[in-house]
Amino acid sequence: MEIWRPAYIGVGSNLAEPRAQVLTACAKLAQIPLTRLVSSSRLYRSRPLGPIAQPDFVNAVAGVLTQLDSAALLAALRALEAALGRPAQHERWGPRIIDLDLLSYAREQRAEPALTLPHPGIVERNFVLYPLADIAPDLDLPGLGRVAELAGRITSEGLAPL
Ligand code: PH2
Ligand code: MG
Ligand code: MG
Repeated sequence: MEIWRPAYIGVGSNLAEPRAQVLTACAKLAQIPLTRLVSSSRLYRSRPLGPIAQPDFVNAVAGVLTQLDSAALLAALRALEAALGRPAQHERWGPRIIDLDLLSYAREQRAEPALTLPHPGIVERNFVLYPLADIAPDLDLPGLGRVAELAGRITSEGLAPL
């Protein structure tokens, strides 16, 4: 019997018409096999986080239900990044045409080189927590806490809904 599990995906772009890139990526999430797109947040303009000077990002979060396991979903996200034109090699923290991060998958907790769940950057990134709070304020992230409470602990500095 198939089991549908909820997962949340962070979407970001700061190259080549970021807003259009994010909208296209969200639409393409609906085409991942055995996966349904069930929600998407507002789009936000966000100041780049990290050590590299680069253009502002557009960020959003999408919610899906999927029959894929977390590894297969991650592989599908990597394939979608490549299909949308992201080069295989890229500068860590550098600008990107599209970035799809698996933020959470059901209640899975793991810390492996290939995949950490929930995504370890969530708690310090307003460009993840605010859009996630748009669509899943009551989501309890295993080991981290409830999304609305986590969002309430960080400022919205540098972040603006589009
Ligand atoms: N992604 C990064 C590095 N810095 N800054 C913002 N505002 N949004 C991002 O999505 C982002 C970032 C690496 O993935
Ligand atoms: Mg990424
Ligand atoms: Mg990222």
